[in-house]
Amino acid sequence: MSKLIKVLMNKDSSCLPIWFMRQAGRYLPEFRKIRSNNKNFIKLCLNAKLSSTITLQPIDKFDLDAAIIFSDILMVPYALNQEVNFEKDKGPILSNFKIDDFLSCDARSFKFKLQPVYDLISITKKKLKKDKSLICFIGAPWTLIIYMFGLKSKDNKLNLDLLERKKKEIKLTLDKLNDYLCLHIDSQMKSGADAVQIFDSWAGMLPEEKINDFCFEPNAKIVNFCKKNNYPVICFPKGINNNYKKFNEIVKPNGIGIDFNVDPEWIRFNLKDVCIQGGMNPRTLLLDDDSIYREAEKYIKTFKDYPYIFNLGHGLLPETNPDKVKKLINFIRENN
Ligand code: 1CP
Repeated sequence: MSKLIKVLMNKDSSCLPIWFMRQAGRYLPEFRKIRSNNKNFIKLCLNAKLSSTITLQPIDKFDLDAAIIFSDILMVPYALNQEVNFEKDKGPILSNFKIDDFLSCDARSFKFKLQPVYDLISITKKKLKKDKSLICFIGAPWTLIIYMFGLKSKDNKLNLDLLERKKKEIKLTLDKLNDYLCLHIDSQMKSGADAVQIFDSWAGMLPEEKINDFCFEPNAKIVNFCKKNNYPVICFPKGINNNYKKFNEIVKPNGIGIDFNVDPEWIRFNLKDVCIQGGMNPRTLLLDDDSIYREAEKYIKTFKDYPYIFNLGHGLLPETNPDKVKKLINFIRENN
């Protein structure tokens, strides 16, 4: 059994697996080289061979304990017939959401469009050593709704008026989206992934009175699906502060990723029966070595004798120097 699965499923605190969100891509020169010859991001994600190469780049370079597949949460709206474009320095741009187009989608064509992702997983699984894990992922329903309905302004504020105006459509979309996301998880796991991470990157935008309907409940439904199928599942509801406790009590995933705005001590004493992942601010990796080691030590010490996966509180930043990543990994392995 791989280290990651031991910690996640058996709550075995004797090992400390390491992987990083956004470890494949952006900051790696090896990735940039491939990317410069592949201008269309969606096409690159649909190239199973190249995506598999990118997935394995950080494993070959850093000997990490888990690989996360090179794909994107927005491959799901793409497979549901919404146009998705990635423009340089602008982030993703989606065509206007059309409820009729969405409702006319079916599971067969959804799976057909995402088949290259499933091929990428089976190719990668064969190449990965037995002691490593392969992580697949989805965007949580709320985070996908943000992109699909264009609910986020450029300064990352939630457009509450639009949310109110589109209430009925959003409710309908949430329910159907759940089925497609479960299907995507099922297909990824059956292709050879070992665990699934649910990215709720924009959970922290929700006002308190909406967090149950848009974050807790949709995540709980998907986690129940995973648990029924014995699929190890990690949730990352970023930015929800003290609601991490309630999230854990309601959603009950095998693992919870924490961000850098919550106090790890508080997390340790308030989140029960769950494996904790991450926390360290990715900006720390832009500082000098001693600051990096000090911060890493804080997390290692806090979660000593506790089921913990070393990771960050969000993805590696594009400006991160890969040498610093290597130094951080060496430090963790030497001090554990
Ligand atoms: O121009 C480029 O080279 C594309 C940059 C890029 C990359 C490398 C995007 C565009 N997506 C990805 C890959 C990706 N995205 C991975 C696999 C790589 C890995 O993790 O190692 C994963 C897991 C994601 C997940 C993802 N995509 C999230 C959730 C995680 C998070 O960072 O919060 C989100 C919100 C997205 C949307 C997205 N895709 C790309 C961008 C620039 C964004 C964010 C835009 C925004 O801030 O709204």
